[in-house]
Amino acid sequence: MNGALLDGAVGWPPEVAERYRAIGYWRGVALGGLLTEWAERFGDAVAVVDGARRISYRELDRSADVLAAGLLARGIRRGDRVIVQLPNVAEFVVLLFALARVGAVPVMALPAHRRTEIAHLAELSGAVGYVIPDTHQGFDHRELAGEIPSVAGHVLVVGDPGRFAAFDTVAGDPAVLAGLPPVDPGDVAVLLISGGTTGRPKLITRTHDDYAYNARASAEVCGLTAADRYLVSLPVAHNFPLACPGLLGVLGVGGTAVLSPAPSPDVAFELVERERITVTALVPPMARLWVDAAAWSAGDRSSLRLLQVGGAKMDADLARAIPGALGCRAQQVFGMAEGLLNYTRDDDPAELVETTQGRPLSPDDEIRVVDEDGHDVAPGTVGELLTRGPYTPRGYYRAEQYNATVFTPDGFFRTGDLVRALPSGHLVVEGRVKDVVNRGGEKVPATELEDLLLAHPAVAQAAVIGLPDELLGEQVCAVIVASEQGPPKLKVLKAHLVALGVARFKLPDRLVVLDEFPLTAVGKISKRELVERLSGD
Ligand code: OOB
Repeated sequence: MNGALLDGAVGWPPEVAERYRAIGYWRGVALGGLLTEWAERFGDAVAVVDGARRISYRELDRSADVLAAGLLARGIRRGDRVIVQLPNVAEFVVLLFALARVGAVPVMALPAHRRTEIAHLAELSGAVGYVIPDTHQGFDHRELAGEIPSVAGHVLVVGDPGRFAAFDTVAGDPAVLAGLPPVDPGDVAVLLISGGTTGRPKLITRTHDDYAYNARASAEVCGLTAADRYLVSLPVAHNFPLACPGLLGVLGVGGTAVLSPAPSPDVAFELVERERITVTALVPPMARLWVDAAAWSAGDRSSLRLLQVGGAKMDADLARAIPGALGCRAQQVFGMAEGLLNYTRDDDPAELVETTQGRPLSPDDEIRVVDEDGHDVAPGTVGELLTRGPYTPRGYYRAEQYNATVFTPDGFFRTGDLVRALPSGHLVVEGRVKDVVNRGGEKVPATELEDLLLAHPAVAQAAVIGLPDELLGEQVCAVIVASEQGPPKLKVLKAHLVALGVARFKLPDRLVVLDEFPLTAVGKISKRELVERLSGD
């Protein structure tokens, strides 16, 4: 049986779902129920540290109940979507479980998102609520909330609420929860944002069952135990620090999640020392900063045993430098919000840890590497990675047409990543076919940015490409043909994008103005030629 699924979500075929349950990947416990189990098992152990706040499993369980009852009293119902845009604070954790207990679904926005992204997420998800900090890094999220009328009914603010409701006044009697029908573990638990699609970002439906498996199996691969203290360095709403194994993985084993306001060494090193951090996850440019900073920064980092690096390709030199500089193992993680996770393993030879992006997490991750015609390539040859499995959904949320192109008829997800598979099953990422710039792990969908650039009167045509960058791996380059107004300056285009309310990480690093674009045989802009022409100058 494949319980009632959120309208607009795509389920696994019933016989496949049955198999995943029978094998034990899907255990039939929703995230809200998992916290109940953890509170029983780990009781007074510290679950979450946020600055001076230390929250035990029992307290977290209780707080989630009180908040869930408060959300219900405010009119948040099962199946409602709520945009969550919080930095790494304890309220995020309580809210995640409170929503899970109500059966409401968080839309995992990133702190860097601005009006363009939030308005899009609100429309696509049909969200009824929006949870924000008052201000974060100098930006007033309450002003942004005021510009999204569809969520106006339920804007909850962590901190000074202004004209909205204060998050910490949302409370109710947990007794009301007893009257709710149980949340279906096969239903959607969270909506994650895709970084890798054509056009505007898509939403990914992750069910309680699949997401719990994602976190549990990841924790196992990383050897997490109750003794582990995981530092949430990257923005917690991102899949990597949230569930790979991240926050959910460490809570599942009775360890402690320590929330860091930022991933940079100036902030994180102090926490590593004070909280005796054992594991964390970083994107490659940040891992590079950690390695460099370790050379001159005093402090005790001897508790660190594992540094996970993913989100973009880590070069072998950096992987090699990590153990010496930070005194811990490096692990490569090639993952995606759409599901599939690849990890290098504890017992992999150094060569594989340094030069591959890992192998699939689950024995039931099915992998194909195909050519442009969709045929399997010869072993060891580069092709597009296709996958399906117990934590890779069969479709994006409310995207029927797009799903028909990006999923094969038999349910494989076309990742858009070009890989080479080694005989050991390890994958080497060799590039991609999707139109996204990977700016040090932050994903910039090219067509989204092109449309925004075209809205400027001085831009007649636009192409967004990624160019090699020493620190970021890739930088965002806007190539344009100017209108008769004459070419704009990069500064002007950036100001235009900021005025439109675009996340800062999407702003072009570089502007190139051409008289005309190189075209492909069928007359499309040849991005490949643009990249070739502009790389290295
Ligand atoms: C992670 O998730 P997303 O959804 O932000 O981005 C996924 C895409 C992948 O399709 C691939 O293009 C790229 O990011 N990517 C990598 C990579 N890890 C991700 N490319 C090369 N090497 C790697 N190690 O980025 C994500 C999710 C969970 C865990 C880790 C990363």
